[in-house]
Amino acid sequence: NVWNGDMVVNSPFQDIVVPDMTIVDYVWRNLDKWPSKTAVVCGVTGRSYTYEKLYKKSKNLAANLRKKFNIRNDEVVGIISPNVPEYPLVSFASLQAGAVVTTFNPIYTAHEIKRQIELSDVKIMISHNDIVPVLKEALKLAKIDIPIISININQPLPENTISLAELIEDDNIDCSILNIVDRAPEDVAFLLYSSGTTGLPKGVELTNSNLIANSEQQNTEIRQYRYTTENNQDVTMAVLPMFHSYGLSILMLHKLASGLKLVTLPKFQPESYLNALLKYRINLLYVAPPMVLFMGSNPLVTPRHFETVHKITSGAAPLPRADINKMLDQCPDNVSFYQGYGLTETSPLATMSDPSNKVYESVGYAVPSVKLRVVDSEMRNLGPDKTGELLIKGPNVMKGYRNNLEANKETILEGGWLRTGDIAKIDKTGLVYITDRLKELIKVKGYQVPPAELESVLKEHPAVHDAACVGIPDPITGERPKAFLVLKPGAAANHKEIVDFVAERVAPYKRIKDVEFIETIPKNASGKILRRMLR
Ligand code: AYL
Repeated sequence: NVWNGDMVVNSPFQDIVVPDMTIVDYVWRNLDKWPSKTAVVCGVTGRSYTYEKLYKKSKNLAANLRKKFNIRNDEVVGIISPNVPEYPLVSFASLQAGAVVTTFNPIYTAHEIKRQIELSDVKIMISHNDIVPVLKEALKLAKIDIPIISININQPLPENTISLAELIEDDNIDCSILNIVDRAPEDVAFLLYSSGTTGLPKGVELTNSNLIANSEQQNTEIRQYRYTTENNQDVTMAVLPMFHSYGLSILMLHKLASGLKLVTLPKFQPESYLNALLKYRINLLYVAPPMVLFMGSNPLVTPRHFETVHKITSGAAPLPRADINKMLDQCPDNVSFYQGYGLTETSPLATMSDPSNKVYESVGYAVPSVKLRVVDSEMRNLGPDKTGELLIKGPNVMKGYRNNLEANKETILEGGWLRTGDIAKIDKTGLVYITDRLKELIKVKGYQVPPAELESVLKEHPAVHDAACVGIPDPITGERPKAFLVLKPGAAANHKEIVDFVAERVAPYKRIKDVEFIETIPKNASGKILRRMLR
């Protein structure tokens, strides 16, 4: 029985023990078992690194970050790149140099990059070649002058940047400089951005222990990963972006710590995705809901594409049962389907389904060492099958939002319980169902679109007096943002002007297509927007 007397729900799995080390040491702890196996390969160019090469090259870079760029313990290194084989290389190097890594969405506009650079106090940026121009614009907007290392493998070096290719080839560098790196398991390793239950994106501090715990939590009785042996190596596609907790923790960290082969794709593109599935004989597929829809309905997809696949896992946003069924109709019977649920703030995996019961619409059970509660608006525990806000406790819950006492007080309750802002119910056996979202966050294709961010952009428009955004259902992306606007007296702005204004300032998935002009934005006495009314 997973429900205890106080109506706290336990994980049905045995607790984990979290190894007392840093996340880089954890990733490399089995290195001598599979040094010559491929760790990561680009699904487009075929450029690859064995485990041993990845280790050596990242160590060269780590020593250079210390020596040439004077990076100190706890300073922040920013990484902005689509998924390429060098993504784990530069991440591990930064950690090994003692730094905290903050990851940027590679399709951000200069305005969006600028805000995160300012908030994170970044000392150096490591940027994919193609993104250098936008990054330079962002640094100019922020009036900040910091070095840029270009991920320029087999490409010309952009002006005023430092060549990653040269820094990692520096095989004679004295790595003893790394002896002064001082990192403890409780120190922050990654600083990811999430808007949480309200407001603008905030820095989520994930410690070494948080991420090691979440890696261990992925290995349960229902979800045994086949560790690499001499004769076997499972292959995973890494198309979900590594800047986000899903791609970072579940793909990059857990899979490389387990000796798997990662096939990176810089973006989701139907033909290259399907080609890579066949060419690299992919075994484990990690997807977000729009990809499940694609796999079940696109005529390019045939049962042949699933021939080597044995597990498919979806997470990051609600997934309609009909979409799952359509995809499974395409798959051979030996493919098992899983759904994961969690938040950036939980490193991210918090619950995982069990394919043997075929309750695909559930997000499953609490992962090992995670406890759950469902509460009413007064934070009183509710029993089985009752709907309320879901709270999570466990070794994977973030340290907190960086420099944000107020948000931490609101989000992490006494005893370490994290408010998810999600509405859920849990049945007698411990199966969790996410039924709605209490928080204001909009999810487009699994990506976060914080309404507060769009509202602040809209209010910059000279004709706009007040603005509110909510998510409306969308059959392909899950949700899409819709704007409600109140214009200034006498001012005029048409639909197209507003749409273009937003499009210039935010990443494509945050763009607004639906605009409605209204008299006033409904708000409560304390000025909070009544989003439910707008929806
Ligand atoms: P963030 N079903 C419904 N909603 C979900 C699900 C799901 N399976 N997973 C995440 N969400 C929503 O920080 C929910 O509202 O995600 C949650 O509060 O960008 C919010 O997304 C968190 O948004 C995986 C794969 C977890 C991915 C993830 C989530 C990544 C972080 C487990 O296996």
